[in-house]
Amino acid sequence: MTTVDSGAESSPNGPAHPLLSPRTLELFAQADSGTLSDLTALRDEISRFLMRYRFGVAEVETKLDILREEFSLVDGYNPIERISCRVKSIESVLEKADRKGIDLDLDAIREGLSDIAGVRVVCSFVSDVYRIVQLLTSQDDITVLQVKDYIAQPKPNGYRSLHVILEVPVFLSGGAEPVRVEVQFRTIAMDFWASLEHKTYYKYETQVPQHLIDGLTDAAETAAHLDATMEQLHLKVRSYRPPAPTIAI
Ligand code: 0O2
Repeated sequence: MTTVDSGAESSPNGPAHPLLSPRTLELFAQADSGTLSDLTALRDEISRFLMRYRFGVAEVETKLDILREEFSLVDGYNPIERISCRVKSIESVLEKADRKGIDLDLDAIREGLSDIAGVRVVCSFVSDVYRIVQLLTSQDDITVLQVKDYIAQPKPNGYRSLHVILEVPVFLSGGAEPVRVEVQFRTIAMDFWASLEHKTYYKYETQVPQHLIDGLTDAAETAAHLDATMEQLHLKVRSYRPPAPTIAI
């Protein structure tokens, strides 16, 4: 039996711990030293596994930041509204791997899951989406593994976005390692729609009432129409040249 210092003061209800539940503490207390060192090794392996994805996300984010800043300085126009990044938690990685029938082995998971690292790029207009995709994916160190263009071919529910799965090298002490990152590109209107649709499914789980499904599908069309109209207006505004001032002689 191993004793584990809970690291926190005892309360009248038993020892409190800022991170570990009483059940986990109980399991630790029953574990022998071999089990504990196995658990420590597993924790370190998982940390290293997720660390590569964090670095991969940081590499892609830096590339996008550079493009954004260059556009702002040179063009006086910023095609990227916002960038958000996330690395799935290990619980969510294991749950998805299990759901997809992938062996619960880190090499198999690395091979089988492409969205452990995710970056979302929200652009002002559809043309900006394609421009940024082109500029990012044509960089020498980027390898494109898959493109799903749900803007050209929306999903039946109306979902629009352009998904690219790419590999970016991450330079570690042992050399470069390719890391897979899923990058989702969409407009502000598409993002607004996707977030409401996501919330709706989260709230109703699979039991979304038909009138809400229909409403969302209609709203996706309205959002696409808004994107097209806003882009036309934007092009007109950008191509407008104020008349040269007349000089009275
Ligand atoms: P999360 O929490 O956003 O990561 P996959 O399940 O990824 O192996 P799939 O479904 O063929 O395979 O991939 P796809 O079509 O490229 O979609 C992947 C991600 O796109 C989803 O990730 C969502 O983020 C987003 N997405 C796709 N379809 C829809 C949709 O209809 N509505 C909304 N709101 N988002 C969508 P996850 O893993 O589902 O979730």
